[in-house]
Amino acid sequence: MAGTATEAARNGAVSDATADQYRLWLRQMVLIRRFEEKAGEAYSLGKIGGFCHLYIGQEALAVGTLAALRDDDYVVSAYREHGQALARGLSARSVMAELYGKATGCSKGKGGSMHLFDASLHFMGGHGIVGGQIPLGAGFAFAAKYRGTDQVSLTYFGEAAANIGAFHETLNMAGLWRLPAIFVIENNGYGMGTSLRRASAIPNLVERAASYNMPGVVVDGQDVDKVKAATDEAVERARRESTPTLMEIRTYRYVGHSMSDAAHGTYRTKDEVEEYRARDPITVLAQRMRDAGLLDDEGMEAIEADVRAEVEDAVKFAEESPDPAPEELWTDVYAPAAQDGGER
Ligand SMILES: Cc1ncc(C[n+]2csc(CCOP(=O)(O)OP(=O)(O)O)c2C)c(N)n1
Repeated sequence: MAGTATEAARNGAVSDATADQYRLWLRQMVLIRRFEEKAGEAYSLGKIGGFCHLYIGQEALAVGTLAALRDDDYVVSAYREHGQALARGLSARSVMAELYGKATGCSKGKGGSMHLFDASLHFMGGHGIVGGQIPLGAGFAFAAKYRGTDQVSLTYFGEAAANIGAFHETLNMAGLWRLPAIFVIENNGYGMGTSLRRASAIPNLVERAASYNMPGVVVDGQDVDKVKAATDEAVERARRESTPTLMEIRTYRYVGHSMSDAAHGTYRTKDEVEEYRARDPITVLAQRMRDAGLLDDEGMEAIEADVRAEVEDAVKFAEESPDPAPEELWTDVYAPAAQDGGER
């Protein structure tokens, strides 16, 4: 568990496997942070159109949860999904090109920021309708159970989405049918400019798990170790016992809701943002690694330089890529008809 990992790190007693995992997680989190900063910059320069919701501050959530999954498990998310896409293994090039609306993007430039997909990585979007992906997540879990595989499905959504009808209907079915599903509330405290306190009848959303006969866990989203450990347990329950879990992971976004929201918004104080920055997820892991003798200033600078080169390469790739051809408007709109004329 995370507490013991911290102690182990302090004592310098971190196994090689844990050390490798920490290095990977740190790089992934730094990549997400720098990628998002660059995306924000490109958006401000008018190079990215449409909507754009950044993940800055929430990195440990994506990295810790996805580290617990197998490659063939299903992942589905909302519109704040650049970080999850990167942590799932979509290349920075394919995500940046998608933000730029280019043909080389992961959705061929036709989805944009809110619709990142890669079926080969079982990354099933990127959805713009608040909570629209929650029933889809249950559907993937149902499909896995029906086919008799041991895949699990992990669905991300914000705390505001936990108030919509589809959340309740989906969790009821998942509880009733014992689906191998993990529902992850990314509780960053605000739905656009509305705080959770003003929008939910109960402050602890995890309590809703009780209504649907599934375990519920609250997790500290600033600590990647804790996120990974809690997700491991949820995955185990889903895979071995076909038991769904509701996870409420508490996190924070430092930036506005989207690029149209001023940096901190008017609905919260700068002090509040600073409070969370003091427990920044990247700093928390970096410090743990320093304590364990796994990281020094030079090591951190090497990661930063490596990531900077990857993000710059992604931007160059996106800028130099072609727009989708006009005839692409008609492709990928409907699934091809079944060859035998039968229903799919
Ligand atoms: C059905 C629907 N209603 C409203 C919106 C507008 N909208 C976009 S994001 C958002 C807030 C959602 O907040 P939350 O679910 O907490 O996720 P977060 O943005 O914090 O990640 C709203 C109301 C929408 N996209 N879809």
